[in-house]
Amino acid sequence: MTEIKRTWWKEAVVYQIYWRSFYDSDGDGCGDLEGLIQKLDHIAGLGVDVIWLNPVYESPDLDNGYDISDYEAVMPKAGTMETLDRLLAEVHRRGMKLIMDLVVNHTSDRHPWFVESRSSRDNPKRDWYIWLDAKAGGPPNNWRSYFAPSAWELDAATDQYYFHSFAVEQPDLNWRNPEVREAVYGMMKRWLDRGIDGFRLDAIALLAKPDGYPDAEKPEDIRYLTNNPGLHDYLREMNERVFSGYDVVTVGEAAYVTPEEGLKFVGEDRGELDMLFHFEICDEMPAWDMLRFKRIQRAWYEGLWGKGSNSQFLNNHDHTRQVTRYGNDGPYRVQSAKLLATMLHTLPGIPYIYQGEEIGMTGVRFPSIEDYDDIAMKNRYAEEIAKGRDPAETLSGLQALSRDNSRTPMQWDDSSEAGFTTGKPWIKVNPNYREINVAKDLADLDSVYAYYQRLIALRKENEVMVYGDFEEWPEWEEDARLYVYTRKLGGVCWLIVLNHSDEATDMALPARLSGRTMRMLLGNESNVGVGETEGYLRLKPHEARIFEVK
Ligand code: TEU
Repeated sequence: MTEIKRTWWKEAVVYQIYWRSFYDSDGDGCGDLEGLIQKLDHIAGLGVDVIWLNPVYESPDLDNGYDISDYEAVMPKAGTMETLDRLLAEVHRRGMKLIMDLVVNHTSDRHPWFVESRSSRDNPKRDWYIWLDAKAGGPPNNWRSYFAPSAWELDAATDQYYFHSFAVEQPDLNWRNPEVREAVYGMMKRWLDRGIDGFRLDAIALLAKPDGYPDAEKPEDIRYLTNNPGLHDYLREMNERVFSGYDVVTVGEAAYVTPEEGLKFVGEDRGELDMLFHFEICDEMPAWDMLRFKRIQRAWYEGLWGKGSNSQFLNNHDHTRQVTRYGNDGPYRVQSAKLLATMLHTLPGIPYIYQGEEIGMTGVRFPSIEDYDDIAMKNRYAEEIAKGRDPAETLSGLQALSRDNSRTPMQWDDSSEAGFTTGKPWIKVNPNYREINVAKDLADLDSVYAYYQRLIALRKENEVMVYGDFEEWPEWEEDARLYVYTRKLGGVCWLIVLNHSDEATDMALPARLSGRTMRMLLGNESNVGVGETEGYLRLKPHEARIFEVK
């Protein structure tokens, strides 16, 4: 058995808070930090250990805080630095930790650094960003950005283009410049000295840009923005200069990485980051595909297990709610939400809960583009309409994967606006809030929330869920409905059986189980058909079971 390095964050369950949609304490229609403080017991009641807080820094808020204009101030709609300090104290008082979402690939175009940089070609901060002359009368190359048709924006005042991996209003910092790196490291240390417990590092795979900015063969395939030479030099320096001096956790958001590339970020011998947050599922698997999901899980287990830490999640503030996208948000919504939770919390890796997932909140379909807020979706909609596409078809095509699916307000109860605000919410509440809300779940011992509590408690009591080796049972590797695997640590063996389908399914127990006992530890169906004694399991639609096998 591999020598395991035990750490607090490997044993953690992380709860992600999109604070602007969590709870509004002052009736302005936007969630805030005071509201979050008032609702902390809801989170602590799950038994989670770490809170990931989406960006709260001063920002014009064009990309909901991912366009930072002051790294060391709190945006007024969220609260003040005093509120943030109080939140941190209240989180720690409950035995939890807080990691902050930090965006250092780019700033807002209204950050003073960029205001100075764009003011003149010989401004001392010109080289804090990426400026190039036009080529053939147009942008320096043919690259797209995540949120715009070109990754370059002409600044007429100085007649040069600046680079932006995301929106025009999010210019990329020039990480080649040691002054930029020094400024970022100093800011990071001041946050860590304030007592936060780490960072979720946004778009961290984009820091390095290729020499010469050559044209892309396929501009639409924006992988050229990520994982360029030099990236890991920056991450090693960042760890040496900042993180290595603190007992904190760092999470690298890295798109378009293979397990081999992912290991470079989080290999325990690399001295870079601690935990990977990749998107081979959420970015590249549009709908549920069990066989593809199994292949991805196998590849990442083989690539990282025992060498570096991975995250397990199926939704976040950028991706549609998992029970809608990857489960069943119709007649089997509750069972499906519990099955997906069982899967994420028993697969190898640190499980993340995105706010609302713990009550089985679903995606949404708003009738008009005006109801949507997501800059990525609205920019893409405008691009398509400008090409003459039909508005209704364009909207319909963008709704399923709109980031707003997961950004509708937290559904606290069945009062107006789901108890999220006494004002007009910044984005509409999902109309199903009367059926799906926290109050209803708290009144039901068989609710999704209650199931998450039991699942997390199981993890706290059994380190096999954290450190146990993973192995799929070969009989079901190619089964598109059943997912059957074990986790083993020392003499402990757990068998996890998931029927990810709308049909009841019988699962014959393999001969190697005969003579062994199977004790059910947790399941999402009560009084299930026993079956074990007859050598098979009769699984209901979306049924999940965890057994201890002796
Ligand atoms: O997202 C980065 C991003 O878009 C990609 O890494 C990835 O492909 C994935 O789909 C996003 O989840 C981060 C933030 O999560 C996002 O909300 C911001 O809009 C973006 O960076 C720009 O800061």
